[in-house]
Amino acid sequence: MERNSACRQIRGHPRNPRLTYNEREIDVKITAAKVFVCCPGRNFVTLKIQTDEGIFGLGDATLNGRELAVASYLEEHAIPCLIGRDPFQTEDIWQYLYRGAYWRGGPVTMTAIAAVDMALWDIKGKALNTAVYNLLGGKSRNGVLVYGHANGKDVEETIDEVGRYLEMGYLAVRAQSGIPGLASTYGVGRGQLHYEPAEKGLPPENIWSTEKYLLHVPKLFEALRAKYGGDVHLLHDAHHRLTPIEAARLGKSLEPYHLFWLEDAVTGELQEGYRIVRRHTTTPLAIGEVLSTIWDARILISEQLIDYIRMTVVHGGGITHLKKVAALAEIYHVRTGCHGATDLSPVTMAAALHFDVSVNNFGIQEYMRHTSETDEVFPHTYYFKDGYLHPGEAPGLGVDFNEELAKRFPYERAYLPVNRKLDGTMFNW
Ligand code: CS2
Ligand code: MG
Repeated sequence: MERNSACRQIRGHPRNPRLTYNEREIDVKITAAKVFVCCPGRNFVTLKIQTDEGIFGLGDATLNGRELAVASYLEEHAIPCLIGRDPFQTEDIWQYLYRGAYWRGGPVTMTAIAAVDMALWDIKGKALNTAVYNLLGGKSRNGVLVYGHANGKDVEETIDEVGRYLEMGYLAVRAQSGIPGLASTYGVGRGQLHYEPAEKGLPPENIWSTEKYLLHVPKLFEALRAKYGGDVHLLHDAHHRLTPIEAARLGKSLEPYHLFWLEDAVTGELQEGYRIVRRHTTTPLAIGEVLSTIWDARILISEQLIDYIRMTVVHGGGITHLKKVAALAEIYHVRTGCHGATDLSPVTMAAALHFDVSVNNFGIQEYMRHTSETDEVFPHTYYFKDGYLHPGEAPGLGVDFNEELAKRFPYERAYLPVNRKLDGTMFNW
């Protein structure tokens, strides 16, 4: 290699003209990128990055209730910086968008970076004609264990719903039920396989009582274990509503029912708060769906205050960043348990499965189904079989986006609920 070209490679924007595949030199350049906002059942923000090789990549940029903030971050700020770059430079582009923003982190920025990152990995896989998991270390398991969402207005209905999931072949089920004395609560939907808490119009207001909740939940799991025995994995989401000592009490009262995990018992802003929970209970703890960078989870992981990190590809800075979170977690016996709710699009689910099937310290993947309209707008190769999801073998992420069909589902502003205590105090939803 002449000296000059090597120097050129180091200075300016690195391109690697020497990258070849099947004797064919791969010298791809990003030529355009577009953001699509549609509402097939619920709002989704999708990024499509185009290249001069005709290969395109897809990324999910959906942040429930704040969708347009991310769409404009991409259109106005991130996309102009991508044109002309080499999509193979996933790490450099990630660092460019993260450090280059000066204002680092946070859900909007990290969701925008995540969408770009997913799309670049999709392009890489397609350009190299291989599934993305092969670029992440290959398969570490035959399938991705998932859990579904059973919920009901009361214990009896929830027991039936758990039964429905077991009949569908699930090996792990999250159980949420209505709380006696409370008109509504998190996780209790309308008997569907998908659950969408966001509502059109202004944020609905829920009323909350921690006392009623703490008295009720142990009864739910006592009844579930009595009905289904000890084998099925049971999970529960406290949805950020307890103080550390209340979470300690709940964790302790659930120990006889050996949950797979108790999720988001306390908000994660004060990571140290989990020291109190950890001191009092052996119930496994999971957190992370609202965390957006590795720094948001550093203490939780490095002090082994949790057992599962639930950061996702879409809100956790993409595959590039989540790989680093998983690597840190592996050191401290923490496993992954990625968020996978209905408001994370099939593009995220596809990307998550490539991540899940390849990392060693995988724990479980949340799998809340999408509506049939969503699945039509986002055709995908991943499939469910006997309790596991499988990413499929298509090059890239194995998901597509039907732009024509999406036009039939225009965006409709919607908000997640807010929560007030019985005395009217504003609280966590
Ligand atoms: C939840 C979500 O799936 C979960 O674990 O916490 O349903 C969450 O409430 C939504 O994704 C918020 O948009
Ligand atoms: Mg949750």
